[in-house]
Amino acid sequence: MKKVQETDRVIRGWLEEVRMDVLKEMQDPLAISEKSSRKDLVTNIDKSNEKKLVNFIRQFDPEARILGEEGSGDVVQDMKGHVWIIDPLDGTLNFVKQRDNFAIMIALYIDGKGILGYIMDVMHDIIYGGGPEIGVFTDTQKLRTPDNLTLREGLLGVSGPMLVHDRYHLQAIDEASSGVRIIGSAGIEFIQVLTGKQNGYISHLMPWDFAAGKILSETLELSVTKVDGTPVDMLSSNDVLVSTRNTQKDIINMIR
Ligand code: 2AM
Ligand code: CA
Ligand code: CA
Ligand code: CA
Repeated sequence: MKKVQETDRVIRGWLEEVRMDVLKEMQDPLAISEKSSRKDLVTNIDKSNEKKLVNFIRQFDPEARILGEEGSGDVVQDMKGHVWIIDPLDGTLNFVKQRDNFAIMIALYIDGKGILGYIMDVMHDIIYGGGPEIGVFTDTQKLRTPDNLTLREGLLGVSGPMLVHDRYHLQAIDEASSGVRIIGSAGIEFIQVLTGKQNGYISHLMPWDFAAGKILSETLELSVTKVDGTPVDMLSSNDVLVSTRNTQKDIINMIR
C-alpha cells in the first residue's frame, strides 16, 4: 500500500475526474428509477459513478474489498484488511430536484480503522478529505477543530422524517438548539459540522452515508456515535449523531 499522502492525491484525482463526467452527463435527461419509494431514487449517474470508482479502486488496490450503495462492489461482511466504502452520489433526491446539494463520498478502512475519508461537494467543487495521519484539507485550506459548542449555541442538522415522527424527542431537541436545518444529503450535512456551521447532525444512515464523514469528523475531534452514544456499526444502518462533544452530551442527556 502506498503512502497515505500519495493515496490522498490519487483519490482527489478520481473525484475530480468523476465530477467532470457528472457535470457533462447531467446536461442530458436523467434515467431515474424508484428504489424503496418515490422519495428514494437512483439515477444512471449514481450507477455510472459507482462503476468508475470501483474500477479506479480495483486498479489501485486489487486485494481490497469494496462496499458501495449501488452494488457494483463486493458483499462485505467484516472489516478485516482493506475495505473501501463508497457512496457514488449522496443526496440523489437533491440531485434530481435541485441539481445541487449532493456529494460523492469515499472512505478507506484498514482492519476497521478509518484511514482516509473524502466528501466532494460536487456543485461547489470542494473536496473535504484526509484522515488521522494527515489532517483534513480542502484544496486551499486545512480545517481546524470546530468550537466545542453546546446544543443551545448552534444549528442542528436533522433528517426530515425523523423530525416529523419526533424520534428521540427531536422536537424538544430542536427547541433546545438555536434551530434545525434539513439539507437532505448526509455528506453535505457532515460538511456543515466539519466546518463549524452546524454543531451537529442526526439521521438514520447506511454505512456509505457516514463512513467518510466519520473519519473526517473524528480527525477533527468531533464525535460520531449512535444517538444513544454507543459506537456505530460499520456494516449496518444506524441512527447516527455527529456533533461537537458538548452537543453530544446535551443530546444524550435529553433522550435518556
Ligand atoms: P442517498 O441520497 O445516497 O440515498 C437524505 O435522504 C439522506 O439520507 C441522503 O444522504 C440519503 O443518501 C440518505 N438515505 C439513507 N437511507 C435512505 C433512504 N432509505 N431513502 C432516502 N435517503 C436515504
Ligand atoms: Ca440512495
Ligand atoms: Ca447516501
Ligand atoms: Ca447514494
